[in-house]
Amino acid sequence: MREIVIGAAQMGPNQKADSREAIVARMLALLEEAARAGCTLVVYPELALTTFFPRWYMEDQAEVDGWFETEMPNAATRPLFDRARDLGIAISFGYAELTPDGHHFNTQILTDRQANIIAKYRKTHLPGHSEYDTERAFQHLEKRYFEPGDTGFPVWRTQDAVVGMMICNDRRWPESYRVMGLQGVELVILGYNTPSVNSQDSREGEDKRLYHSELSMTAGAYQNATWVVGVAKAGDEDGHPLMGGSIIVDPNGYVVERAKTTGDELLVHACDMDLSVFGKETIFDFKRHRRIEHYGLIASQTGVVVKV
Ligand code: CDV
Repeated sequence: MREIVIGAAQMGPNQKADSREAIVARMLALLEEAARAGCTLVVYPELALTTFFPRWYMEDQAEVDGWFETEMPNAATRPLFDRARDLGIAISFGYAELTPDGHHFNTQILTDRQANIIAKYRKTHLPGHSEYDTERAFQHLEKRYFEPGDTGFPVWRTQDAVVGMMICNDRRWPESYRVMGLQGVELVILGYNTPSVNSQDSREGEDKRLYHSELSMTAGAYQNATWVVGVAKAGDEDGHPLMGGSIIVDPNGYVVERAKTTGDELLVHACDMDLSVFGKETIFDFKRHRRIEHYGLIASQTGVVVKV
């Protein structure tokens, strides 16, 4: 048995006015709870250190850059890294990254149990739009503030497991899981910020949003025989509701832990990485069963082309 006790640290809302320090204090409280529960890995949401600022239209680049981190760890997050090192708990969280050469990414990092950053992933699938959209009930300006990630979907070996990351919208795309599946992924960790209502269709509310989120993660888990840990930032943020629905999914696609609230809440599960072996050696033994001669369009064409 290769067991990792994982804490999915769902976070309640971060208001615009909240300081990084106040938010990190809440992350620390979740970390302490995770330590008491025996976790060796704690996963926090996408853009964990700030409000989900892409809902706000900004023209002043200095204002935009105020939501980004230029180094990690930094003064605000160092207490989290220090405490994680003391407790021997690996952490993973999302933040807006501004690189030394001026690139803007929606990023997630993963540490080892000594708080060294061992992995960095930059979000591939950026939803939304880049200009103010008068047709929407609220804005989703990820395409304005971020560049598409340049990392692809690598995996890393840590805690005796093959681990990969994705961020929010990536979880809806089977390609994200499969590229990692082809590298033997056993654990996918991801954070998200998903509005409770569709900005382009007010009839699409929380029930359907939660269903699609869970459907995506359970399918990704099953079809690649991997654990998936999906962690929300939830609740009323700046007057805009974000859905919760954090889950831990086993390699059979079963939800084994589920958030009950839309606030700060820790889900804990002892995840046996060996549970992914059976699926990988049988129905999803890619080497024996995949027919790549028929999959070319997936990697050569982006949009739909109807030829009939
Ligand atoms: N942060 C996100 O990527 N949110 C998207 C919303 C806009 C649909 C998501 O896929 O949850």
